[in-house]
Amino acid sequence: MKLYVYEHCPFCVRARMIFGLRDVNFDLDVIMEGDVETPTRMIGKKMVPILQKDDGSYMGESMDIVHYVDGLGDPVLIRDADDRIAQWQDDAAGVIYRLAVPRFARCDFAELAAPEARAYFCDRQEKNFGDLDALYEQSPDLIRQVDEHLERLSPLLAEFGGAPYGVDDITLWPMLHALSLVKGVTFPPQVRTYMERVSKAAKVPLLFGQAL
Ligand SMILES: N[C@@H](CCC(=O)N[C@@H](CS)C(=O)NCC(=O)O)C(=O)O
Repeated sequence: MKLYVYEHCPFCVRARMIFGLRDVNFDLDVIMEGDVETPTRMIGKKMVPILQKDDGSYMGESMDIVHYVDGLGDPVLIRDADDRIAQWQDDAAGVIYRLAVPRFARCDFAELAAPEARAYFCDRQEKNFGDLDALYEQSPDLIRQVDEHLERLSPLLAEFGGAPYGVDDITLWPMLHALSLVKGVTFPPQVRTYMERVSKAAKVPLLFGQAL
């Protein structure tokens, strides 16, 4: 199987995670940000992640890919979903993406390696977020807000520290993965331990190395 992604994309991280958690071999390929033709030929629109199955057919939508891969053997996503985790994600998503997106635009991701691809990404994001440099300047205030959210997340994570994985991990962890690109965030020990533990199990590296 082959998984097509943008390296920065949290939806793509979801799909990458299930391969790691299940220990299923797959090829990872990156589609350039400005490439409309390739994903459109595969699934009829410019959207990633895309899974190419062994029979050559294509599947889009991150959670469809997650459930498909998890169903290839005994499922590993067996912990029940917790409404409090879903609520936390709803509460924190806005501030997390306002911190992450201007950094995605500046960092080293394969899909942004060509100047026109980076320009395409910035244009696409500025439609939703406005000027990305101005947004980056708001970081100190946004970091204060995200630190408060992380303090609230910490006791929730403590409750299922050693438990099996669940769909909550697939939606939550990519948000923390994006946040690992933000310098100056205070990750409570419980949160940092969770980030590292899932990174290792899912075989998706965190982004602390290029945080800014
Ligand atoms: N519902 C989709 C959302 C995926 C998504 O929004 N992917 C973004 C990248 S983060 C995308 O491909 N956007 C369209 C574009 O690049 O123009 C899923 O869960 O897979």
